[in-house]
Amino acid sequence: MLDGKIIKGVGGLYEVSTSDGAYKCVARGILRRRGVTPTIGDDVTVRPSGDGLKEGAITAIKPRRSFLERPRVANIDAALIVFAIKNPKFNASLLDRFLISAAFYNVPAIICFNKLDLLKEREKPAFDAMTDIYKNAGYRVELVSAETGAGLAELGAAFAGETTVCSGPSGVGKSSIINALVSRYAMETGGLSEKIQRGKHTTRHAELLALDNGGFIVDTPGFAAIDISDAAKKNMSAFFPEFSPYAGLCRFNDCKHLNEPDCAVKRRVGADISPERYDRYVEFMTR
Ligand SMILES: Nc1nc2c(ncn2[C@@H]2O[C@H](COP(=O)(O)OP(=O)(O)O)[C@@H](O)[C@H]2O)c(=O)[nH]1
Ligand SMILES: [Mg+2]
Ligand SMILES: [Zn+2]
Repeated sequence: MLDGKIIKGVGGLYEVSTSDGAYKCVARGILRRRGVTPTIGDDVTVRPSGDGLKEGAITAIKPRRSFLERPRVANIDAALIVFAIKNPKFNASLLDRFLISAAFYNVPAIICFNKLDLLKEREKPAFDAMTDIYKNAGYRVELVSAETGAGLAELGAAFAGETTVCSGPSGVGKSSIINALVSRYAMETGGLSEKIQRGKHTTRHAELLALDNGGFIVDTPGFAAIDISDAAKKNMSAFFPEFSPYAGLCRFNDCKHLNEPDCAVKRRVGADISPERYDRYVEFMTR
């Protein structure tokens, strides 16, 4: 028996990364009969077929630590939420939606601003003020350029031994960052036209790509919009980490931090809670 991780799954055939290399596996009937569908990211037990062909059967799936629906990936440790500094224009409301969505699924988020090479000197103060809002709120913020390679080594080090899902709007450079971090990926997509590459990356079959440091990363197609579910709305203040020191200090236990009197969160707006972030909280809560 071998322990491994499913890195690819198409049409009932799974590729499992093990200490003995990649195995092509089918799922044992008992899993199917129990209604368990193996998914990428699953930690599994493989019974090798024994003929030396690196084929086998998945006989067990370990309990999942986390599970994302879109893309379907199990055992995600972190979400890398990529936005471009410009081109496409930065949209803070959309970033906040991605952050809320990651928190809703219990996945720690790392914010990554790409296209650092496009940032002009005179634009730097405003950009730094914006990133400070997120840093002060408690987020880890990484600045990179997939084009020049700036910041990529530090970014890669952040994922050592972890499984990270890379998300964000389309055109921000997610695939470019992954290309720079994963050499095999670059080989697979190199030489293809942008259009074909896009088609390839937006297939329904997400894939875990192995990083040199033992981590894995999953590319995703960009989302133009991301809806905040009603379930997330019920618990919205929990998804604004900068509110959490004050959320229990309001006069009302069920304070929504909107128009209630003696709201400890509202009292901090303009102090350690950014007015812009608070305004977007109100917008998400009241829309
Ligand atoms: N100037 C600049 N362009 C970049 C950078 N990273 C990616 N791009 C370009 O941005 C476009 C979108 O990149 P892509 O990786 O496909 O974005 P994705 O849709 O998020 O996967 C491509 O034309 C890239 O060449 C960067 O760091 N700087
Ligand atoms: Mg892409
Ligand atoms: Zn309150």
